[in-house]
Amino acid sequence: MSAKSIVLVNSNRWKPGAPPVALDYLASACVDKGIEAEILDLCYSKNTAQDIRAFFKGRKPDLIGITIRNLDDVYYSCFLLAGVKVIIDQIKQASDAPIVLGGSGFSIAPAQVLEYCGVDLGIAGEGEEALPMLVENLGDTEAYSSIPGLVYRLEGNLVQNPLGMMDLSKLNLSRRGYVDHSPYLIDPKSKTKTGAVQTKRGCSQSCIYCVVPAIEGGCVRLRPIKHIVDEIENLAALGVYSFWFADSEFNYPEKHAKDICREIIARGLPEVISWNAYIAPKPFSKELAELMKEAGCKSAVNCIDHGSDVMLERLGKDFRVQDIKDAIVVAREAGLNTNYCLMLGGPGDTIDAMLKSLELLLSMRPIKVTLGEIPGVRVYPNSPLADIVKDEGFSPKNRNLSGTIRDNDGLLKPVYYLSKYLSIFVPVVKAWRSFGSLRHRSKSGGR
Ligand code: B12
Repeated sequence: MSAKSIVLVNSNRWKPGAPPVALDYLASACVDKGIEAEILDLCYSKNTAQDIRAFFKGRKPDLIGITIRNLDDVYYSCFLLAGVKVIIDQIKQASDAPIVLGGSGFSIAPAQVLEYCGVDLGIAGEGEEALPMLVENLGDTEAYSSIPGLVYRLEGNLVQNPLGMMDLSKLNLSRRGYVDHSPYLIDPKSKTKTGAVQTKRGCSQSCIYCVVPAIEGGCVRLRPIKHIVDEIENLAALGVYSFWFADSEFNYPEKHAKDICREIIARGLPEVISWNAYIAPKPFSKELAELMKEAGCKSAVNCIDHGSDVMLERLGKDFRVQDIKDAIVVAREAGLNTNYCLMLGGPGDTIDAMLKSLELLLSMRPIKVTLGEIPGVRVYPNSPLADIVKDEGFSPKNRNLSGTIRDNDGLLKPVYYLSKYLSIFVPVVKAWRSFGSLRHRSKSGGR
């Protein structure tokens, strides 16, 4: 009997492109189970319909897996899932193979994404165990109940299994090499390819706006240091010398981050690689900042969110303004290039609190400050912020809300919490969004 086969499709066309690290990990897991895996990356396709038709001509995979990374861009408020649906329809025209969806965007709202895209199968959360299981058991609905994170139809209803929680010490993802990184350059003028490496999965914190527990699970699972740094070496061997650590917070737990830096340094890698990471203000010791710098960290994005203790508490953060101040000093003294990211507009935010945030940052002389989500705080389904919105009333009458309020109870399309005390900024936000839609149409067109 010939081996089963899967085609993994990258549907994410947001520019600059993010290399689909998930597909490298999933292809590797499928191959380890004897399943043939091929990748169709549509990120830089100039005509997706044509490329999809050409790719599937003569190919008859058992399953097509489509990764959905972003529902929307949270910055300009573009609803990116609409473009993914176009791609799914094009794939359906080119192939009869069953389709399964997955990815961070999918895991935020699995049932709604399936309904919106007109697909019957999806895997929420990590896919390395579940996807090969699905390939092996396609059509056997009795076996479906034991596939982690699987979302499927049973007697007309959508059923969702609990998320997978693999033991990452037993999952070696370091091989890489399935995804072609050549279109993914650090900037269009550079020849340096860029990539991503994940060091852990899961988050046990309770930030009110966050979707990471839905994507990666609610407890932290660490990957072995050796696997992570082997992977960095393997990427470098493929010419990928620049990468992001694909963690929401690289410095949590701190010992893991330090050990990764030490191993990178011990292998002499900082001579050839450079990397970026998201970090939190805590835990962030002088030793870690120095190790990050020495290990080749080019830029750290510190998600400080706000400069008011009251707001930090409301946002569910486990750090306070003093931790932010300490982190700024530590980074500056270590010479670590850091960008401080704010998230303004959450419940009860006021102009006064906002000005205090800016004042704090300016007084501390940080290197760079950015706003994480311009239109306010994205309200995601199943988040504590969604519960707050439900209590306040999800209706156009709620002056704390902006975005798509009508016919969007499931929050699939972008909805933002922008405290009514900041309503003076609504016209600016609206203009920003219109600018974003234009930018999106010009940069992500070509379907
Ligand atoms: C690192 C990161 C970045 C880096 C990426 C760097 C790089 N070189 O890749 C940077 C800073 C550049 C970035 C940019 C953006 N990001 Co970002 N990013 C992340 C982060 C922290 C990790 C993503 C990642 O790579 N994870 C590692 C991989 C292995 O995990 P994964 O993709 O989820 O895949 C696993 C599963 O989902 C599943 N799976 C995935 N695909 C498939 C497919 C199938 C068929 C199956 C079965 C399973 C499956 O299996 C995989 C392995 O277990 C996530 C938050 C998070 N923790 O997920 C946000 C996140 C994905 N980003 C987000 C956003 C919005 C963006 C931007 C649009 C922001 C902006 N306006 O610029 C851009 C988009 C960039 C682009 N071109 O797409 C949002 C998306 C949410 C949404 N609203 O849709 C997230 C969830 C953060 C958030 N909370 O808001 N990002």
